[in-house]
Amino acid sequence: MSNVPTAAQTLGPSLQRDCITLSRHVLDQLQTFAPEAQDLSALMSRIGLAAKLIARHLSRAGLMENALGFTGSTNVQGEAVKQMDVYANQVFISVFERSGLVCRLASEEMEQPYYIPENCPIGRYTLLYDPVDGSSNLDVNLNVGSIFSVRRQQGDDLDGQAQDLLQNGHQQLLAGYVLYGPSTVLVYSLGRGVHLFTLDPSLGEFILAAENLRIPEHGPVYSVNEGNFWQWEDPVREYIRYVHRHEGYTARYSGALVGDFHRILLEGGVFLYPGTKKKPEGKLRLLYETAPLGFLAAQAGGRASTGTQDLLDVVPSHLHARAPFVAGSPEDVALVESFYAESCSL
Ligand code: P6P
Repeated sequence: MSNVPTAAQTLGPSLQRDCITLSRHVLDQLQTFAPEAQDLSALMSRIGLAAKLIARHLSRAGLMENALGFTGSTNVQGEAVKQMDVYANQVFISVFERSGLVCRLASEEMEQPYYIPENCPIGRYTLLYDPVDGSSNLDVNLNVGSIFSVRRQQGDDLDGQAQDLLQNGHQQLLAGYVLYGPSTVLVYSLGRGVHLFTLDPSLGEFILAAENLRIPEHGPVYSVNEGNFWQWEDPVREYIRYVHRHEGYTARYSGALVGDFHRILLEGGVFLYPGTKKKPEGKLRLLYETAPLGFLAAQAGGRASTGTQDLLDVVPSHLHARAPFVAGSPEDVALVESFYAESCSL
């Protein structure tokens, strides 16, 4: 054996680190080169490509015609659609065409599932995604995100309604998000811990930055839109009164779910988007917003709940079903739930 040091030994950990891309990390996680592992590795690589395309578009949006602002249409949610929503939605479709991986896509921006014919039925995966979450932040250059979840297609979906997607969050194969901030980070889990990648623009690659993230048992942050205070049911109001009266809590809320959740994931605390008296199901969509984030919270040692039920147990009634969302540190989620439980016992 030559005693000439290897490149890795010569260049040290930086070369090793720069070689741990998304696709390689998936194979490391699955510890096999079997076909399904190769498929998931390729799938994650394409999600990374989508993120890079969106990050590039965002970085230049202020300089391009028709990149910001509204399209004038409304989506299935009844929300005004922004130019970036349309662009990002198409990016995810385009990166999976001719991939043989994903047959169906379910997006916040599309009322019905989108089928990529050349990938069906060979592609047994379905991508569920919110292409740009936090669109209200776009025109003021604040952080936005993309949220994604992958499920295995079950059955042949002969009616084209993707009814097999209407299952609880435990059925997710992988889930994650991209946070477009001062740097672009991608956080994902295959069910074997939560891992964080940072986009290195000089390489055009997401490089592993942190593995096996753990949410602190408790954190000082509570993240909620207190402008809805008088719309909430009593348990939520009692929780807010509690944190107002007790030292050690601080409010942080950006109006963009991914950034608010990312803070909680790294620093602890709790994010809440509760239901209101008029809309008890809340605002956030289960299949492509809160179930993926709930999956990550659980994988990082945290919790996700509706306030009265574990979020990952919730079965959606339809593709764009919503659910109240409480997620973060175990102690803080339990504190919120205790006010719901107290209310039920009265
Ligand atoms: P509100 C953005 O529209 C979004 O879906 C999430 O990103 C965010 O957490 C929430 O809505 C903000 O809603 O009612 O507080 O403006």
